[in-house]
Amino acid sequence: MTDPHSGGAVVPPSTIGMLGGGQLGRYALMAARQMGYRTIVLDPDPDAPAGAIADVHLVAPYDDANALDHLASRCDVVTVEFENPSAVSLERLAEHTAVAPSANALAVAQDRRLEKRFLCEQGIPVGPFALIGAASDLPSADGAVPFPAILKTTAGGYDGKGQLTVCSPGELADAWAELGQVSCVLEQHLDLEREISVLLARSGSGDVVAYPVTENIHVGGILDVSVVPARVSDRVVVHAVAFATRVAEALEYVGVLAVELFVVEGEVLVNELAPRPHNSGHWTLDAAATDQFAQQIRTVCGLPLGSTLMTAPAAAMANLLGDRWSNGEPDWAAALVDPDVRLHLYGKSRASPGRKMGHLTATGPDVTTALHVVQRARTASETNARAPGAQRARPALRHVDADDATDGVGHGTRPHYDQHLAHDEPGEVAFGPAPDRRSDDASRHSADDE
Ligand code: AIR
Repeated sequence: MTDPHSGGAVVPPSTIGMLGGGQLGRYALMAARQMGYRTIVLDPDPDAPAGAIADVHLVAPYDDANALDHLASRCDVVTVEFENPSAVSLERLAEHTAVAPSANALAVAQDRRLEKRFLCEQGIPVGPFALIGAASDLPSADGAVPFPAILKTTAGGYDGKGQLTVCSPGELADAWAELGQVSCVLEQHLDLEREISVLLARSGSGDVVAYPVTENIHVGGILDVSVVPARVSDRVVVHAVAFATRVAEALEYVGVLAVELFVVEGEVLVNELAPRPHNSGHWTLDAAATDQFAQQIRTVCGLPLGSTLMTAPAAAMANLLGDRWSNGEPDWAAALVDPDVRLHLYGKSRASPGRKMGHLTATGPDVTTALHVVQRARTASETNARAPGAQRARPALRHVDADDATDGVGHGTRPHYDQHLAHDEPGEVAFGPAPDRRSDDASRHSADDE
């Protein structure tokens, strides 16, 4: 569907539905509420961050037929905040209400095989890769892709999970076995000059606006910091934006789209697509005329697109992963000493290693300064948290049993925030059998990307 709003724009106080209730959904629903929309989120986790923002939280699996039908009947438009919900769920919704982005766009972005095929069909450069669907594919794959290489599951990878580095044919066979002999993509381990992303918004009528290209630095497979504008040549910017625009147009995409790219020997290659707002676009909350979440609401509702201009010369964003909570709550007052720093916490009820709990943003006269300021702020919060005998006010902590630890961490003594919402709060509607929170968390951690 090119335009989910052929019947006209969805204007406030209509109701917007969101599949997925993590931090991306939380910010999108904040933007929606600010504009006067009513909101419903569907997420199986009763503690989902967006559940605290939405007017109604449907607590059910993403493929629960009753919950999907309820969402479709109450919402004027439904969107997604991550690519885990199946395209089939979106198709079901699209039978009764407007849906953006489309089930097809979601299907392409959630499967690395389809994604690679699509990019190649569009003539968009990607790094050397091979598809592995069966043991018989292994010999040809190791011939086509030089080692070292990275073996990635085609579906369900997330922040470096579902990925293994391999250096020889023997390691490739072992790695494929370790990943469960599921469908995989083998990619050459490239020597990257830069990792960058293009965040754009495309409307149902085909208008496209792009934000300034962002530069991303990963640590351990997880985004660590982003800076904008990216420190790349104008030529790289032009190619990156052109490739991302071609992707959006070929998919007849409606919504905010993030395209992750590599710069290798001065050339731009597309890495992967995210059919939603993106971690590398969080700086827009504090340094763009229209943030990526407000833009998402505008696109999916058929409203005119907002300005993507920066409101500061440069910005830097630093992620706050759950590891930083291992000694208690970090010292946010110390992080905020510099007036150009802003704190964002997502309201997650459990901290665990590698889990995105929040981020800091700094604006500045140039990228070097903004990066320095945001890193200094993050370090300040950490140093103070670990100071022996430091006495700071913090929320009540509780100790969880292994049984209670749903992230595969927190065994016995790891402190967790005790900020669980009452499950029978007004506005929360449970569908079907009670969600299995352990397996839900496991599936979230096999969600794609960032
Ligand atoms: N997300 C989506 N794709 C990748 C990421 N990181 C965001 C979404 C999703 C949330 O992360 O907002 O709902 C899941 O976070 P967690 O910490 O529960 O795994």
